[in-house]
Amino acid sequence: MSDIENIKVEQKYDESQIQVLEGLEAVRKRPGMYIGSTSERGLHHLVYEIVDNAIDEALAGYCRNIEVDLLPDGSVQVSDDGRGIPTGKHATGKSALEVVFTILHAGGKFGGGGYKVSGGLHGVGASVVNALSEWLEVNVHDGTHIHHMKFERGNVIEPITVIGNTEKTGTIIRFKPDPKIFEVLFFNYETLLNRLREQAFLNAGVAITIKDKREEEEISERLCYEGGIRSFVEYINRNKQPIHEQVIYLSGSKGTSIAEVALQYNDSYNENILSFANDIATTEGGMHETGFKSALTKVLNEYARKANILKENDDPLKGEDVREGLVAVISVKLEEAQFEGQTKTKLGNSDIRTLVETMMNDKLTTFFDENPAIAREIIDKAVSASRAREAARKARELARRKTALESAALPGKLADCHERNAELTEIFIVEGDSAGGSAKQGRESRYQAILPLWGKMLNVEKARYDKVYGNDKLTPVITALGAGIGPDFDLSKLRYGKVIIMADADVDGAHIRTLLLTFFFRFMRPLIEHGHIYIAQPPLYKVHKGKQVRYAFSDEQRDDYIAELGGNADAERYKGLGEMDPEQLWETTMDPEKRTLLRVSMDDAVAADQIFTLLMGDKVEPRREFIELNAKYVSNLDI
Ligand code: TTJ
Repeated sequence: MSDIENIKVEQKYDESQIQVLEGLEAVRKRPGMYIGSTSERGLHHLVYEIVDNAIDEALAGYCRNIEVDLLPDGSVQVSDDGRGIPTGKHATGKSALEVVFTILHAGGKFGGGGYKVSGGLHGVGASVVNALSEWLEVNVHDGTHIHHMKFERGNVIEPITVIGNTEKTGTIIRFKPDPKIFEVLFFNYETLLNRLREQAFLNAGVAITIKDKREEEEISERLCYEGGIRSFVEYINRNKQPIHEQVIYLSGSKGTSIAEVALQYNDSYNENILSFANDIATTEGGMHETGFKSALTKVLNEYARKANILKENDDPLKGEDVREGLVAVISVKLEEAQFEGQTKTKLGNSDIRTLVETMMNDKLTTFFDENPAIAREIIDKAVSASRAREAARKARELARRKTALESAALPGKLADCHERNAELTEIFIVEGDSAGGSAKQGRESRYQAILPLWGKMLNVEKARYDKVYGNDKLTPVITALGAGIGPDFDLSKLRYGKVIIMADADVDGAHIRTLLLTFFFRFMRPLIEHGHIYIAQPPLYKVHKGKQVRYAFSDEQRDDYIAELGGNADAERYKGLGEMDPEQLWETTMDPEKRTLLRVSMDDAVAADQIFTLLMGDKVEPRREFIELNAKYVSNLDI
């Protein structure tokens, strides 16, 4: 692949190459077929059609200046300093000049030598303009003579004649659109200016001057951009804040096709990609845009990984992320461009996709390697776009789930209490169905609710809000408490004044306590801050002698009770809550008159969170250590 900063398409071009295809009658009968419409749009199209011919000459490397003059009689003059349209005899016996203006589809651009690089919407050529003009005059300067011709509605009224001598070369065409054809005859200066500016950007170094001579005071503008599409990007960004100074310019070619890309990011959140094929705006996009977008995403992701800006576990940047704030101009030139889509402004040639993609992969990567500071700026922007996208997605999801949860029915396994005043109520969250059953039977149902937990516990450590919502173990807790989670947590909606975690006094029980505490700490922190979370204290031993029963909550207490009841008192260890009958559970753990509840403080929750991080985190070694020491952990948490 080679750089094509100076494009010069070599071609042999003389009378012999002009092909004769069709006459002009059809054009006047159905103008819309050839120029799209007879409205203002079609009218302006006449100018573009003529200017395109001059641009072709410029692209061939023979013309530097093009001038468009709007004249008081409603005519337009287009002139260039190219070689001049050939005036010699054509195979038909007519002059080549006459053929260009009287035969449809005549013109070197439709022959085999070279391809039509520029082109109007339909690429129909000068003969169509001639057919739709009340009159058209042409003067060709060939360096020696000035050749003149004049037409009316496509018909020759002044045959080719030499009207003088000249040292210059160039073509001057003046035409007046036919009022019998067009609904509108007034040329809009701004419309022409914008289109000509676009053409000037697309054809670096070509000077296009537009002059409005219709009013006493002449208005004019000279459009010439040595930077080509780089200048185009600068122009689009002129009132924006670019995040890197230098416009990135890349180009490549394969066979007769060439591709150029210019891009610069600004600090906005919009993307603005303009694409062109043979200087025709491809507003519906197509293969060149597809290739550009996929390569941009690929190159930025690869660089971001390589530079360790994106870490191993980070999601790749998406297309929309890497295009936030992007201004880009894509310009391709190719033979036999296929225009598809609703408005025939979508490029269909798939080879061009490969060309743009390969060129970008190769040269943008090199550019980033050579300009790491710019790469960094761009990737940082894409990363923050990605974060913003993710945050927005979460917020939407959260809003959606929140409404779903708030209106959701209470969990089926919840045994609710009758009292509705939250200051007077408590909920016991119980691990396991058998303990849940005992608790349901033993409770004071007026103000005590029981929620048994089931299912697989979520790894809260790694969970995001959206995941927590979907978890079958935690969702009932959220719904039963009724106050939501995360940023949407609303303490005033809490359905129970005391939230009591009731789990076995063993390692498994400690685990579930830790999980729930971490969950509350992470997702319902105000519950902890306002002292709503409690841990129930079921006894470890039942000490009995005959009908006398004591419940011991520690080994020490057990020994004390044995001593108190005398000699042969029995002590049995509870393996779990499920072993207690409802009366025992009520008496020892649930009855406000007799039970001990530990109110969870913020410190406990922080400790739980840290312990949890160890338990559920990725680091294996600390976890192993923790498991080895977990007896200590259990006692820590229980005291
Ligand atoms: C053709 O090959 C011999 C040298 O001149 C080539 C040519 O056609 N040059 C050319 C055409 N220069 N400018 C034109 C042109 C300019 C305008 C404004 C309008 C039209 C129809 C052609």
